[in-house]
Amino acid sequence: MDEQGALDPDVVETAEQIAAMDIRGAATIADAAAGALATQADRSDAERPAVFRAQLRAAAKTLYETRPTAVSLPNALRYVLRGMEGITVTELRASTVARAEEFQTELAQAQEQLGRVGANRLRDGDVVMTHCHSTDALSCIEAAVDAGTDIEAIVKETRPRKQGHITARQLREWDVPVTLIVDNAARRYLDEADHVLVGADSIAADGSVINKIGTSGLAVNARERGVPVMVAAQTIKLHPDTMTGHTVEIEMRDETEVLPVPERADVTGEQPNDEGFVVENPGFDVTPPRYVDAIVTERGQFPPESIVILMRELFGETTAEPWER
Ligand code: RUB
Repeated sequence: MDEQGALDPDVVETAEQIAAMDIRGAATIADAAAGALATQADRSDAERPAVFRAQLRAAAKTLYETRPTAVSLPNALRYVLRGMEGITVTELRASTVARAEEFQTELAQAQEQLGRVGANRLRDGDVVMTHCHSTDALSCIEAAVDAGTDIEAIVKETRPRKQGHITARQLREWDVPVTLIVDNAARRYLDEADHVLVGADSIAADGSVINKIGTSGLAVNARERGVPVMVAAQTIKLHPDTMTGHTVEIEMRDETEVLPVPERADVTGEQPNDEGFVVENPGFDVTPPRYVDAIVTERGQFPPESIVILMRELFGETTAEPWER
């Protein structure tokens, strides 16, 4: 590997963990990516500033290429690289590490703050239906529970990776009564829910919410049943490229997550791809703004159609990726 490409093994490992979903969820991915850039900066053996900068850009690119849908990842990388300032390697190192730590601190604070905003929407005795596992969404329930509000949860299992099980366990740690259901049971149980509460991987300029596959169907059913849909998303989830007409890439994951190899062999007598049927495994879907009642951020709650105002204020029109230079 050439000097400029000298990636710290921790960066490579973090990238592998994000790709394999050992590190997952948009906020957690952003936190890990910022931490990996700090490690790269801290341990870099570069003697020249240009080499140091090239190493940091290479690290950011490696992390960026892991998963395409959660914009918190490029937003985190961009934030840290923009803070890389100084003339000497020592200055560059210090500013990059400090910037990454600042990012991580602000991420945690934003989640707490949005939790307090979201908790204001929850009343004593409310039943909340969740989808997937979102730390932003859970922060709203945690803040409500901390304020003494009695909340119950109906937790969708969320095929194929069953992140709903993580949600269920977390809620039980907070003594929230939990009913775990399979995804297909969601419409039936909406009659018992007062809110649908989900997170987001990206929010587009028109207020569309990109989140775990199944969110859009849940939101449409909730609208039909008159259950309000609340999206908990820190502003790191706002997708600046969508202001200039770009769309959000939906990750297509491996078919073995849907039909593991031995199971498929049982059904068909064949290994995947050896015979007729196609398995598709999109990780995310797009919920149009008309099915969303509120986007809850650390800056307050917004109707989805007005989120672009906050997006412009926070990101301007600049969406260039520093690691492409
Ligand atoms: C996770 C997912 C979560 C969002 C928000 O998908 O869709 O709802 O990332 O999570 P995956 P958070 O499991 O494929 O990463 O609020 O923790 O950022």
